[in-house]
Amino acid sequence: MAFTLPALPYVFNALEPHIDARTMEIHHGKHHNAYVTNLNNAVAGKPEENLSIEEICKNISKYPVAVRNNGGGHYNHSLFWTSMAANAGGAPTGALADAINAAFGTFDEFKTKFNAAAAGRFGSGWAWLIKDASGKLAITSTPNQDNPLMDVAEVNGTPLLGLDVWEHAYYLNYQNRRPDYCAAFWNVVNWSEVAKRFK
Ligand code: MN3
Repeated sequence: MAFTLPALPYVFNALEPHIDARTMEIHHGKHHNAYVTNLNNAVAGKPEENLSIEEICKNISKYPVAVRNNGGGHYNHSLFWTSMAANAGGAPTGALADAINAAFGTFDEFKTKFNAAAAGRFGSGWAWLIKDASGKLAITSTPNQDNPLMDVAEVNGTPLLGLDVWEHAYYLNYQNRRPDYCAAFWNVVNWSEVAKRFK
């Protein structure tokens, strides 16, 4: 198989009470696993089965919609799991903190704008902190399983942090309260991992 489901870097209940164990178990084991299976089926026997998921995303307009949806799903969730950790949260430090302050004013203003992007994404999708081609940080959001690497995205850049706002990411614990889920996310953001991506 060209693509494999990455193991979660923590146990299912590691992010409680902010993200519950049952949601993590279904989200990783069922949803992400299905994206990987369907992506493998979509690329089987084609040259793209030998490409990285990042390379596929960057040229996504060349591929069938099944590759866009499931390849995006695989990339996005792989980044999402590693964007979070137990005993995390807090605030970024060093060069990443400086870049956030330069782009958004303060860390609190950054969080407000990111939460607005996450809450304002109609239907299913993602909110992102990205680094653009000039090295500047920006906030964007994408529908469905699209991401800012994709050549079809409205705003392109390298994802540093992504928040899944599909209902499957929060409905068991938060029902329709997406803003509460978005607020809780800040308690589990793995800023040291985000800082590595920023470098
Ligand atoms: Mn999801």
